[in-house]
Amino acid sequence: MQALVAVVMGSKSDWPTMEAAAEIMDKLQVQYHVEVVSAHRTPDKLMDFASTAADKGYKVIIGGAGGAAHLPGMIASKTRLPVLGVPVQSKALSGMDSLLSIVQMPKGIAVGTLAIGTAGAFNAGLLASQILAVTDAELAARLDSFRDDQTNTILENPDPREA
Ligand code: RP5
Repeated sequence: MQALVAVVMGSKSDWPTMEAAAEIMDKLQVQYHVEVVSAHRTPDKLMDFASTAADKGYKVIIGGAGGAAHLPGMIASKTRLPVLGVPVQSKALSGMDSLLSIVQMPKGIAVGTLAIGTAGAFNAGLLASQILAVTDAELAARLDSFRDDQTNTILENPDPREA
């Protein structure tokens, strides 16, 4: 099946964070591709990936990186596909470096920036699914069901002392 979302990350060490994006897309039955593409360690691969992504059939790209996290912005500079950036939590600065690197894109090239860490990765997978759902009614129904389940879980057990 054609993967519609490409999930790329700067290092294998980003996977424990980025797998949260895969988790929600698995649940929503969204096809995706995962791959390590580093802006500074594999710059030629990055340019090739970004410039051919649309022709390969991807509709959305999720890019996760930590530290001087230029991966999502560099990808966005070479494709018109929507790029969602996930700041991976770094050891030295707890991900503030990653967040600011991704969110502070200068005017003219857009990157949608999510929260630091696994919440951001999960929401990137969710947002990518929502973008695809604009033209996919069955996926839209699965998203509605996911939200209903989430709401009902809280409403049916509001006592904070119970698991
Ligand atoms: C970035 O450097 C990666 O996105 C990763 O978050 C960070 C550290 O990479 P490793 O040294 O663990 O490979 O490029």
